[in-house]
Amino acid sequence: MDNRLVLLTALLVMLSWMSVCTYAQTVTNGTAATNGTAATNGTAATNGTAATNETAATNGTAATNGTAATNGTAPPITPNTTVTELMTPINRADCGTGQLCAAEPSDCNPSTSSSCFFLSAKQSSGRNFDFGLSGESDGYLAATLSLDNILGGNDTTYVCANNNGVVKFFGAVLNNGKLTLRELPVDSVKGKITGRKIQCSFSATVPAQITRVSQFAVAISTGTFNSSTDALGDPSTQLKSPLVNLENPNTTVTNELATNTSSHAITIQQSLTQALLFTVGVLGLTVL
Ligand SMILES: *[C@@H]1O[C@H](CO)[C@@H](O)[C@H](O)[C@H]1NC(C)=O
Ligand SMILES: *[C@@H]1O[C@H](CO)[C@@H](O)[C@H](O)[C@H]1NC(C)=O
Ligand SMILES: *[C@@H]1O[C@H](CO)[C@@H](O)[C@H](O)[C@H]1NC(C)=O
Ligand SMILES: *[C@@H]1O[C@H](CO)[C@@H](O)[C@H](O)[C@H]1NC(C)=O
Ligand SMILES: *[C@@H]1O[C@H](CO)[C@@H](O)[C@H](O)[C@H]1NC(C)=O
Ligand SMILES: *[C@@H]1O[C@H](CO)[C@@H](O)[C@H](O)[C@H]1NC(C)=O
Ligand SMILES: *[C@@H]1O[C@H](CO)[C@@H](O)[C@H](O)[C@H]1NC(C)=O
Ligand SMILES: *[C@@H]1O[C@H](CO)[C@@H](O)[C@H](O)[C@H]1NC(C)=O
Ligand SMILES: *[C@@H]1O[C@H](CO)[C@@H](O)[C@H](O)[C@H]1NC(C)=O
Ligand SMILES: *[C@@H]1O[C@H](CO)[C@@H](O)[C@H](O)[C@H]1NC(C)=O
Ligand SMILES: CC(=O)N[C@H]1CO[C@H](CO)[C@@H](O)[C@@H]1O
Ligand SMILES: CC(=O)N[C@H]1CO[C@H](CO)[C@@H](O)[C@@H]1O
Repeated sequence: MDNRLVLLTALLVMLSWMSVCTYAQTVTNGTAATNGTAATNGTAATNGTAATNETAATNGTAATNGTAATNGTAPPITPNTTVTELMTPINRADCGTGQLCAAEPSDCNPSTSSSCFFLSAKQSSGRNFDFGLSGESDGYLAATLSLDNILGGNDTTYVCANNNGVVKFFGAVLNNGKLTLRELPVDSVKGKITGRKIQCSFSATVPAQITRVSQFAVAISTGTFNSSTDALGDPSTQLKSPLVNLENPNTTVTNELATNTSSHAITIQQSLTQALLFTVGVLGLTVL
């Protein structure tokens, strides 16, 4: 009996030591956690054999192979801002299924509407995305990606300007309400100007996130453009979203600047919170 207890204790100690080991491995490598194979193979521990064979547990081959599966590191795009003609108008055909869309008014179709600010994003691989941008401006139309939900602080900005009836593309950063030209990993730029309407599409490697998820606040803005000096006027924001996951086309992107709709959303959220608090309170009383 005593021997059994000792054996059991020893086994338990070994098991917890093992789980600490695998845990540390999983955490430091990170990638194993996304695959889950390491965890499912951990069931071997219940068999008892794994405990006596530490090599199997500490091997970590599953973790190293996990990196290949969850790589997500497609090579960054080599900058090429040559603009070719946009043949297919920017439209909202794949919105919600194949691409994430942001628009003001929220459901406007840039291919038919004469007053519509529109941005679409579609992940091609890793941090590489295909973007579509449409809107009305006499100067330029721009899309900004903000990592921190606050516009500014050198936020990546893609600018499509009306350069005497043809699109000219600029990479820029937005800081303190001003745009500064900056080379960005962008290629495959296509553009078309129709009256005041500017439409452009491009592929870009978006800035790296600290987390693995591509969370950005997106913004669409307009400004003046001096075609003889390439000077970009200060941007005027037409749409600004909260932080959204660019990788998920299903995300419904709201415009925080459209005050009537966003205040409505806040009201709903508040009443939901109140209802929840009330329920919790009632439950608490019931328990008492
Ligand atoms: C458990 O051990 C038995 C015999 O040692 C072996 O046949 C079986 O495959 C093991 N099961 C797992 C899940 O490792
Ligand atoms: C440990 O497991 C490995 C691979 O499963 C096996 O080759 C080896 O013989 C085992 N060692 C012991 C001591 O059981
Ligand atoms: C553990 O790793 C060693 C060397 O890296 C390898 O030879 C062995 O096959 C691995 N064992 C298992 C079970 O993957
Ligand atoms: C692990 O990766 C190596 C090299 O990339 C590959 O040869 C091997 O087949 C992979 N094993 C598994 C189980 O995926
Ligand atoms: C990781 O998980 C995916 C999907 O579950 C699977 O296809 C892939 O083979 C796994 N990779 C490894 C190394 O087990
Ligand atoms: C993983 O990244 C390496 C280089 O970082 C690259 O060579 C390899 O092709 C990538 N694998 C996948 C599946 O993306
Ligand atoms: C923006 O970039 C410039 C030049 O790289 C740098 O000097 C400045 O500190 C940056 N500002 C912020 C807020 O990151
Ligand atoms: C840049 O892009 C244009 C249009 O897509 C293409 O014709 C040209 O070959 C590219 N230049 C380089 C150096 O790749
Ligand atoms: C463009 O810039 C030049 C030089 O600063 C200036 O002379 C010209 O008036 C500007 N054009 C417009 C349309 O603002
Ligand atoms: C996205 O929408 C499609 C179609 O409506 C649905 O099948 C899918 O489950 C949704 N995905 C997420 C992550 O909500
Ligand atoms: C990734 C990995 O090591 N998978 C192994 C999990 O355990 C089963 C059964 O022992 C193996 O067949 C898998 O290769
Ligand atoms: C702690 C640990 O397991 N680190 C491994 C993470 O994966 C790389 C390969 O992608 C290994 O080289 C490390 O040893």
